[in-house]
Amino acid sequence: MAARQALQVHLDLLSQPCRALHILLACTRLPHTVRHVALRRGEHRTPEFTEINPMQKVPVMVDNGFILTESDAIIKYLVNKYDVPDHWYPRQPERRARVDEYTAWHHTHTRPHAAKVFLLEVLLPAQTGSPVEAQRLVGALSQLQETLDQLESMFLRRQPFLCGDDITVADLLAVCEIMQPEGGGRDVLQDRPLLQRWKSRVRAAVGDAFDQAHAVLYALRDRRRAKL
Ligand SMILES: N[C@@H](CCC(=O)N[C@@H](CS)C(=O)NCC(=O)O)C(=O)O
Repeated sequence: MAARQALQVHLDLLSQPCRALHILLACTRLPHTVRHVALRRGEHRTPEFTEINPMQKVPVMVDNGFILTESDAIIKYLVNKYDVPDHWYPRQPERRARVDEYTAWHHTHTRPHAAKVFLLEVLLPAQTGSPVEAQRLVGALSQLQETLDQLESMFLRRQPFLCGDDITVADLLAVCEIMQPEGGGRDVLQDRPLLQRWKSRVRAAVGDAFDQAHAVLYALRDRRRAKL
């Protein structure tokens, strides 16, 4: 029988922060075990999972009995604790502060705004059986466009990655959110060459891990397209 890894992560790859963590683990080759938690089947509400995370959300990490929730905290814990290339979360204070600057902003901008488009276009219609009111979607798209403008003008103004010349955990968190509307067939970077080039650089930097993490999202998109 294979030995159980000391590091376990509980993930559903339809979840954006779970994919960011998954890509980081693949790129850094940290030995770990993945426990799949299917949100659509309510597996995050079982007594067993609630024991691990009373907030009933993924991702969750368990490292030698140490339980941690919140993707931001998990990702930073892993790169702090283990010997991974410095570029992911640089030790130099100013460079690290740039990553923290983005990740703090991320949770009030990129994450809620991209997630809302997916919620309105995919999740709510799946639950109710009918599309949401068009005006709600227009509002969400406009908020997301504003956030994408800020990503371009503030974070990608003069540098190839969000926080400098090399890829960091900030790029992983961001790209996984920006990909989420693709689950509903919407490419939010369609008219944004600067962000498209950034996404290509992120894809190139992480290699196969990108498509592996997004396979479930692509499958959802393709199933929806096939129904049209
Ligand atoms: N701030 C948390 C957000 C976690 C979160 O909202 N996870 C979602 C999936 S993306 C979830 O588990 N939702 C289940 C639910 O709320 O019922 C993080 O970054 O880890």
